[in-house]
Amino acid sequence: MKTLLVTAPMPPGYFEAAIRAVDPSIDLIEHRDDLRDEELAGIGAVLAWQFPPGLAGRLSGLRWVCAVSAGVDKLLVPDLAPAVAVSRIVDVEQAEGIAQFVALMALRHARGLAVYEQQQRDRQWKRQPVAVVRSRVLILGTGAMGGVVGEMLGKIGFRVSGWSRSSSRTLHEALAEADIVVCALPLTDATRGVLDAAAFAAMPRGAYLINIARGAHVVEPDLIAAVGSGHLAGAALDVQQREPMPADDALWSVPGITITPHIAAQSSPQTIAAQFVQGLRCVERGQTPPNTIDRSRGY
Ligand code: OXD
Repeated sequence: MKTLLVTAPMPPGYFEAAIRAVDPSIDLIEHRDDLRDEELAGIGAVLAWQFPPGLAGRLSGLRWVCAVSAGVDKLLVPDLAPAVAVSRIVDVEQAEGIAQFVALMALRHARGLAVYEQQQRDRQWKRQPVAVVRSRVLILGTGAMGGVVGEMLGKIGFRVSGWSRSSSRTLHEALAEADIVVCALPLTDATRGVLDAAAFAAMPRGAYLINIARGAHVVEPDLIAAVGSGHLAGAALDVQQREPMPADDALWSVPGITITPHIAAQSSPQTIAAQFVQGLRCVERGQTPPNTIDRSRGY
């Protein structure tokens, strides 16, 4: 079965070498805009980060899409045939890397590091009351990623709880009891824009948001307003609505908001290659590959 690599903005060579190291016989084709319909019709599998517009509908022989990522939202495009299986990478090391990033941002906020960074710029040696790190952290999303993040934060000393759509509390009830909110939700129609003005108003004054999921979970103008008014203390956003975030984006210059360019953690090409090859073998045998998502739910 032929596999199309659609990995931009990451170079396909990065994955190609890792896949060939696992199984040199796999037939790989790098995506190019000028691939003809006959070439595309022979493709049975795709390894991708996102579909360029119009490509999915031209892959008439497609059986399986494997994301190079934990999230699959960029692959669930309307022209992807309903029978095509979609799976994602589930990587404990990546989840631990993300948990480290969340811990870093949560501790930075809870221990008031920004105040001391400013004091250093001002050459001011001044002790502030020392906070005890028992802040209440609410993790939105209790899947593989949210679970690892919660475990690490619990070990550090935070009081951790989780929320998902099957929780007995409403989202706003849960937000009302959180000093730090971590977004680890999948991006679906139900979760797009879930962190909006009403959600921020439900959070206690001085609360802090950490987003390691997708920029589209957050209504960014509402966040800017909530931080600007002083209701929220700030946010750490590793993901944004527009990636790469353009130089004129309003988020860059909001005091209290920390921007990082989707670097919380990445799976290695070796991990992706191993999971891809295992999945491809399942598809070839007519079996469901591991970590296949429920397309009706979107995760
Ligand atoms: C993601 C990833 O889904 O980096 O963002 O895996």
